[in-house]
Amino acid sequence: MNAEFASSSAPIKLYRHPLSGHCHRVEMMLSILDLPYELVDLDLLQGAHKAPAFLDLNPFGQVPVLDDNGTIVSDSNAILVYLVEAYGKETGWLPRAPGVAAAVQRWLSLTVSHLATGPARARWRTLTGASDTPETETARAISHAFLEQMEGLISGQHYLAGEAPTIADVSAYAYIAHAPEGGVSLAAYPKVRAWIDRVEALQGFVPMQASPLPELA
Ligand SMILES: N[C@@H](CCC(=O)N[C@@H](CS)C(=O)NCC(=O)O)C(=O)O
Repeated sequence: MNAEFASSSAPIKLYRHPLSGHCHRVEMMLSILDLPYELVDLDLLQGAHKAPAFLDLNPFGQVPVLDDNGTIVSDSNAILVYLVEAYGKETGWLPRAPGVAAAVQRWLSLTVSHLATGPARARWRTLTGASDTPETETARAISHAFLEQMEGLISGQHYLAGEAPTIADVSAYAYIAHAPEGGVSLAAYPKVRAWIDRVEALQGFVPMQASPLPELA
């Protein structure tokens, strides 16, 4: 158990959905920091995230939400910052040097722009039966444009913000690694695949539940 956490009373609760990459990034951070945590699965299809009790935790009605013994934090990237500030300040997962700190923020921004509208959307629409639609094709095109850029951006470095892993890698991993579940092949992106391998080799890495690959026309 993480020494700083040892004085706390209960495991950290993570309200989540097992197929959500946003939730996976939080679980991975909890695991990497070796914190005791409890997963609370919400049935999104039944609207559990819109129930009044959950809206009290996050008025936007979205997972993930973290409950750290009464400290409630929502938004996946905000939760990553919270966890490192609270329990891993000296670890390097949230670097302070200006250039690297800016690179981390840039990648966090990419997770809410290109990644959300590209591979995350393509995968979710595919998993929910909307694979063969123009919107899903648009999301796949955004994904490939992004992955092409990513090949160049990470060329010659091990992790997204440089030579050491940061919360940027934790945040970006799931929707990139699971892009094929949305009909977005990673075959043309060897540097991206090598980065995925490096993230999966990190101590404390936990996988996200895989979904079947779609049969595309
Ligand atoms: N900005 C939020 C986005 C989270 C998000 O989109 N969560 C999805 C699941 S992957 C959700 O709860 N969707 C239900 C909804 O928006 O009603 C974060 O990073 O936590």
